[in-house]
Amino acid sequence: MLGLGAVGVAVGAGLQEKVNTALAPVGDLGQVLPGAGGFRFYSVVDSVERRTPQSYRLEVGGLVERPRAFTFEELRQALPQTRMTKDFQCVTGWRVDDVAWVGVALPDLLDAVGVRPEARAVRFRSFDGVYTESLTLEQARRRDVLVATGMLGGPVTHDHGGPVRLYVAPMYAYKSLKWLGGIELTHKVVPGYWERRGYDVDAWVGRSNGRDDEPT
Ligand SMILES: Nc1nc2c(c(=O)[nH]1)N[C@H]1C(S)=C(S)[C@@H](COP(=O)(O)O)O[C@H]1N2
Ligand SMILES: [Mo]
Repeated sequence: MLGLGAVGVAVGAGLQEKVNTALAPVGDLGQVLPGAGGFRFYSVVDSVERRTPQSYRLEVGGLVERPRAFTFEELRQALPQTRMTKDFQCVTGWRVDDVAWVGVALPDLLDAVGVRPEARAVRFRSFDGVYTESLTLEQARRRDVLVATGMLGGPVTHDHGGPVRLYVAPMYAYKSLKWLGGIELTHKVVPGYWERRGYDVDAWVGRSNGRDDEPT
């Protein structure tokens, strides 16, 4: 018990440290910028190319019936739109309450491409070239998992991972991959960036290896 706790603390400190130092700048000013309303901007790489709604494509493939790319317009107009207002909680302890989100519920996107019967998991790739995430297919079929095209009443800004990011409402924010470039249906879960560094793959808020208490 003691040993496990110590490992948990060490891993937690790892993320915090990386955030404070190497994780730094995605802002134009070349420094860590505090976000509006309690957000902090996180990136594991120094800079990320900007994609506009015009140049943006979301590739969806792997174990699907109809692999294809979606334009921003298709995600914003053609597919059914889901809105929700929910908290955003980083595993290091900060939380932003009542954030407005809009986008395509992941199950609606999965229906649009047709999931093949042998698929069991979903993998997400960031166009930052480094960050990945994944969910079990069961988790991915929740209606509170969003391919988000808007947050905070406007578009998803570049610093928040726009034009399109993932938002996994019931889990810690490291699941909410920024700069979403690709979605792949797979046979099994492939641990993501922070999960290869000790964080839980099942990152349920309050039930995972975070340092915070259950939000009230
Ligand atoms: N591509 C990418 N997505 C990411 C991260 C990252 O470093 N790169 N950090 C994660 C973590 S730990 C948090 S807390 C949130 C931060 O989102 P924000 O920068 O919009 O506040 O993004 C998550 N998604
Ligand atoms: Mo985080």
